[in-house]
Amino acid sequence: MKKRTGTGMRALLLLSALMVMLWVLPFRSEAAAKSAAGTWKKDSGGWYYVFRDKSGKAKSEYIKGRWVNAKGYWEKKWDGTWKKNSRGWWFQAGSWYPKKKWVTIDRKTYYFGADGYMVTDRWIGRRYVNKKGVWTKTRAKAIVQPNTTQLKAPSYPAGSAAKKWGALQVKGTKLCSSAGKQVQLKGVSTFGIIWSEGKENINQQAFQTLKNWGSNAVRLAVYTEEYGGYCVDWDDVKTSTLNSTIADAVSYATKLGMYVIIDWHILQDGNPNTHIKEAKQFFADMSYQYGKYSNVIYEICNEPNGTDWSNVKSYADTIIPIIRENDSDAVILVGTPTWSQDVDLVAENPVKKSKNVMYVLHFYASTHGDSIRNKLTTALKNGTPVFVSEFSICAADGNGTIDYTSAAAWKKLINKNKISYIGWSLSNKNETSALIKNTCTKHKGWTNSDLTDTGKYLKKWIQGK
Ligand code: IDC
Repeated sequence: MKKRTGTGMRALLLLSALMVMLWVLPFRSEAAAKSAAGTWKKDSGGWYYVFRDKSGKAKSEYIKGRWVNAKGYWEKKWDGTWKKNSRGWWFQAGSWYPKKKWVTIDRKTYYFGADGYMVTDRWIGRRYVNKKGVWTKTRAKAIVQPNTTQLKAPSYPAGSAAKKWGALQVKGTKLCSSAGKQVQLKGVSTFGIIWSEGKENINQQAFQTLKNWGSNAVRLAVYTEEYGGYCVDWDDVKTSTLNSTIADAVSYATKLGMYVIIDWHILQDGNPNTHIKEAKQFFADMSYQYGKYSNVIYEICNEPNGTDWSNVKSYADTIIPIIRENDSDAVILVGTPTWSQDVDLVAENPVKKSKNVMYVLHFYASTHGDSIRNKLTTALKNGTPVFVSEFSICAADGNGTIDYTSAAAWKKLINKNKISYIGWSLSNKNETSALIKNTCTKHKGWTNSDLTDTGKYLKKWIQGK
């Protein structure tokens, strides 16, 4: 009996010694390691943690793997640790781990998704978590919260423009590949995507047909105000319908390795600031969704009119930073006053964040001759990068007669300077600028006999003839 008791006593003593060591050791090393952040202290309620700075006591957060509860005391049963596997990081506390939860760990706040993994580089409600998973307060305050999901970087088919050239950049007045070689985008603009004449020609094979001609870019005209545009009777249903048309179109272009311009097509609304509220949300949404797509280009205001450059610039200086928060390097196209003709006014007072920004010139060859061509030449001379995101060879109302002489002068000037050009428009509407004959009901695979004179001219130009 005695022996047995003796053994029991020894075991007990050993165990308590061990427990004391376990208790004290981590605190020792902790105290040394964390001395800058704070210290553990004890009162009748238990262990608590006091920060050295003005934060006071830790509460509802992890400090070095120990859970400090809402009352400010360590609750040992929730001790936890970071874990990692091939899918990512999570935080394990016994058999529990946080799901759909914000948790503050060593003074940084993380979000764990429904699957328990730490979320990175995403908006969670009004809070943004950065690439390391840390909630970044400044960012949440600074920009418009996107209502979209971020898509993963796509891959582009071998030999395609998007594959060869990658993320485009602007160097001086030139549009260049990621490797710094000057490139020329060329292609077609859709008609208004909100209207049937526009939407019906947005499909995979239609874009394939344009690519077969030699197009490496397509533009999506998202009217803002005309006849039920994006900002008219603005509501969630409309937004999601239009956003899904855009998403479809972007995916068709992406599959073909073509660049795609998302064009906020102001026109009747004149001053881009008219719908700046909607524009802010739109570009937050788009740039967040396509932030990792190197083939997406943002055109922030089609054709300002009845307003001056200072108003347009102020609009651009609001929208560009919103895009840049989500997409740090995409090319951004900024419209200019007088229906995007006054590119010569920019050099004196360019936008604030001008990295990878180009300014837009539009022409309709029958109406716009030497005086507008001179604006282009002046702009280039003054170092302004220009992108022709819309043109036709007829009159400015999209109708009337074609002026082949003026068209040839434009073509020469544009090709000489390797300026990117996009022709208006992929529709069979009964107007001169429509590329498809009014009698043609095909929505893809157009051949020369399906094309109008404008269509044939554009196709030849794109083909390099
Ligand atoms: C025109 C279309 C026409 C449509 C109209 C709506 O061709 O069918 O009814 O828009 O307002 C532009 C504009 C472009 C115009 C085009 C021709 O960017 O939206 O399209 N144009 O007027 N600038 C100069 C000409």
